[in-house]
Amino acid sequence: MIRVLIATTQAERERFGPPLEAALAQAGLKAALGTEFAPEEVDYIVYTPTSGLADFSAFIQTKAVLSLWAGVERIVGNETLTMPLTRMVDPGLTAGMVEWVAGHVLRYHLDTDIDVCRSDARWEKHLAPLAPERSVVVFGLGALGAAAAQTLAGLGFDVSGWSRSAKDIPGIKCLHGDAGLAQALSRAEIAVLLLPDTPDTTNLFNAQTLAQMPRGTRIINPGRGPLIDDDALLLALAEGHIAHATLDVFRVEPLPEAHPYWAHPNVTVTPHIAAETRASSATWVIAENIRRGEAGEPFLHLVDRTLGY
Ligand code: NDP
Ligand code: OXD
Repeated sequence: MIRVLIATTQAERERFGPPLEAALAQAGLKAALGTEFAPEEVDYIVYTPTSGLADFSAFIQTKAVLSLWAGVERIVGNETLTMPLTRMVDPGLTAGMVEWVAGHVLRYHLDTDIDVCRSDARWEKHLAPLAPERSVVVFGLGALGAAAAQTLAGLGFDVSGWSRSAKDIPGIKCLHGDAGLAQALSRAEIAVLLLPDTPDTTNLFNAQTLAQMPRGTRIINPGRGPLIDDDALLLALAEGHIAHATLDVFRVEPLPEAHPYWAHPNVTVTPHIAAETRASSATWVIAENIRRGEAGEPFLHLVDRTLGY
């Protein structure tokens, strides 16, 4: 019997437990899901950071920690975690992120807020350029960024992407590393941030880099809060250099009530809802990784502990 510890909140257990049991049975695995196993008996840990589990040292036989979240910054540096760590790459999560990003890019591109937020009787027309005349840059070309970039290119946008390593994605102008950053920044009429939170990406969007973006840039951040130096962004918004920002993720979540982003006329705050891990598809990914672990095959979506994602 394979023992799978569900280290999540109660609500997450209710959402993921039954479909995970079904996916494991479908994969032909005899597994017991639970929360009360003796640590030394646990074969796999299905994990979310909201569980509060922080000390993995007693899990001496555990073959892998399988994160239900895509972002692993809260666990990747945990020194008690010595077994393999996988992150979530879920078709449902990806589809949700693509929809959220495409929605906000179109909103900025079409200046939809002008009409939606109009409060007086002004018959004033505004004409958006067509998508090929709009340069969108997606920072981060991983599971989520590449999918979002390809959908935006499919809508006709002039799409560039920036990543750590070189990429070749049809329809996307791929830039990478320090050498490609200045060009990526200078092209970003609309910037989408889909980078992980690592020591290399913290405050990547700071006074110097924001200044390299075209005047009037709009920023969409569903990646992680620490990617942006908040004081630098507030200053760039005040100066009008950055025209607007839609922020889904923050250094502190929930975003504190007194934070200037809430009341800022040129900031839209969304409460970390860009994309959710979907139980119906993500549980298949977890079951496949447990099957692989039992078969001695390499795990999918292994986190590189040195790079931090
Ligand atoms: P991936 O690991 O698949 O992709 C990360 C991308 O970032 C890769 O293209 C990687 O480059 C690039 N990258 C990492 N470090 C650097 C660097 N120093 N310089 C340049 N590029 C870098 O992650 P996902 O696409 O699955 O997810 C991205 C992030 O989205 C998650 O880490 C999480 O923070 C966030 N997220 C937010 C959600 C929300 O609801 N708001 C939901 C889910 C995820 P390379 O390809 O060369 O490795
Ligand atoms: C994730 C998230 O990382 O929801 O999966 O932010």
